[in-house]
Amino acid sequence: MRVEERLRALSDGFLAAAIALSVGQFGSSLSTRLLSPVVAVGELVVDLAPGSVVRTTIGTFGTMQKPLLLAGIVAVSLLLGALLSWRAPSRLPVALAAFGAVGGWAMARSPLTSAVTSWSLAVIMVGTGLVVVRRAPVSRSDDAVEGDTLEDPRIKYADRRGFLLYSGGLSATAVALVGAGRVISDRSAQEARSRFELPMTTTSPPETTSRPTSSIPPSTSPPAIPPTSDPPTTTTPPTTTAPPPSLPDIDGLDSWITPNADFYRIDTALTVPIVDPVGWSMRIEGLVEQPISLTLDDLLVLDMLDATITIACVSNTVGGSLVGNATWTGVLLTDVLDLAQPQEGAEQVMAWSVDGFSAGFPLETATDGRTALVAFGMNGEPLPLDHGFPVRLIVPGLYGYVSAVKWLSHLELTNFNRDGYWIDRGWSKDAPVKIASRIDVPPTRRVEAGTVPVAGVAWYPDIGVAAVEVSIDSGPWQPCQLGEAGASQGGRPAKTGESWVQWLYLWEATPGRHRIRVRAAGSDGTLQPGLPVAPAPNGAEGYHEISVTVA
Ligand SMILES: Nc1nc2c(c(=O)[nH]1)N[C@H]1C(S)=C(S)[C@@H](COP(=O)(O)O)O[C@H]1N2
Ligand SMILES: [Mo]
Repeated sequence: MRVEERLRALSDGFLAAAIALSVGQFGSSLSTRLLSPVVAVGELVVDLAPGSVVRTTIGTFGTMQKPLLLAGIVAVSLLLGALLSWRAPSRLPVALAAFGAVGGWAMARSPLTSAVTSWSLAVIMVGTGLVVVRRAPVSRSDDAVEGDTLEDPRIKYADRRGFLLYSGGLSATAVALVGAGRVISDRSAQEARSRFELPMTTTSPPETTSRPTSSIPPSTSPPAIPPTSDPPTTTTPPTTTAPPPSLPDIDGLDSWITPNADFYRIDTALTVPIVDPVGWSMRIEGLVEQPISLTLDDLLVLDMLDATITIACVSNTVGGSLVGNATWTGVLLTDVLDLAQPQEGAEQVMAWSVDGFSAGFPLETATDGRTALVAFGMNGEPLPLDHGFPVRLIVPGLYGYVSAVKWLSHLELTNFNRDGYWIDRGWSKDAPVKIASRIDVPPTRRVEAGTVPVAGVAWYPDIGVAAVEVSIDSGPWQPCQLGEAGASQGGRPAKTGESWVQWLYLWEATPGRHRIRVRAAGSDGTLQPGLPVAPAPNGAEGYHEISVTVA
């Protein structure tokens, strides 16, 4: 075969793969019961990968891994198409069919899809790919000579112009299909979300309180240490702080409530599951007297409440940002479970998402008085799509991977033998959120000498932070002022300690280079440990420390 033929065979394979993929991409946008073939294969890859690999790539999700994985799958598909066609053009149909089989299987096996529709889409993808190859422009161009052919002596390639038009047109079609699919799926996602209106709780809606959004409350705020709690019985009991001065907003301090758009996102979903709230219902099954299925309307007749709760990811490093504080609207998990009447032997709540993710935690955690929620609102809106629309779990005091299931599909009461998604991938079965504190201010590492606000957040859900201390250059630990802790409202008495607190230390900064460290004490007497510990398998430990140069 001449070089030119080879190149054209290569291009045929590439184009066939591109068209098949883009048809799949477009087709999948037409139904929420379909999944993009690329995403489906990505999920297959993640499922087949060893736990350790998933943990260090998808697991820590620097957020770039998912797009990289998907881009990799597209690149490999196109390259394989091109290479196979180059090596053996006559076998391109077989290769396409094999591709289709893998894609079809990957799409059909997802819990989100219907198998019949998935396989139909796969057949259409392969079919279009084949048409592309068969219809590649041929012409009896004048310079065509005997033997100037692929396997089939009747096929002669078109001239260069025809070829360029053909391949250019197909590439443009592929891009257009992907773009159109994108527009359609974005629109249907937004439509689904607009079909649920967040009802108001009986009390004031979140964020209409007088709480300043980015400053330590002035001296009129309640005492920093919750009055109901015992003072910490640590080796260095926090001393009472000076009366907090009225302060302007502190530049660079995270607002007490994390806005939805800034809230960290962690999940295994390569594409956000789109759930129609109208058709949605959750089953409660397993070790219960009365298995039931609840729609959103069924949930809404229960006592609703707003609760400000901090959730954190176990992968968060010391000083990291995989933690956020939101006012969640929902109903108590215990109220929901009561409807199904857990049996004597029920020890664990296993929660499942529509895309097959699972997490399990002790039933006792759901019933011990903390504000464990079946949540449908976040900061006064329906849950954002990324954060679990229409319904998710929020359990104060447990890391997200064992509790905070988004896109909830069902609950199952079990004994402790069942394990959630991350447990056999190397993370601990028991996963209480560890006490932690973070320095956010000063945001820059160069400041002027004088009084410099040092501030940040500290969390210990659901127990609560009683005190925060700062140490400059390994000097003595100095007490900080604390902002308010959250309190839930509506449906049940206020409970504090489930949200993080902001803290502030006014530092008399002298010229030179200084190290600042922070630590927190819990209202149960727990002192934040200073020895560094990595996030795996049950959460990072250690003091957050920054260096600042004072001019
Ligand atoms: N369906 C589903 N829910 C999930 C996860 C997931 O992968 N899939 N990840 C969990 C983890 S590890 C965390 S830390 C929290 C993060 O919630 P957020 O993305 O709303 O911040 O969601 C939890 N819920
Ligand atoms: Mo997480």
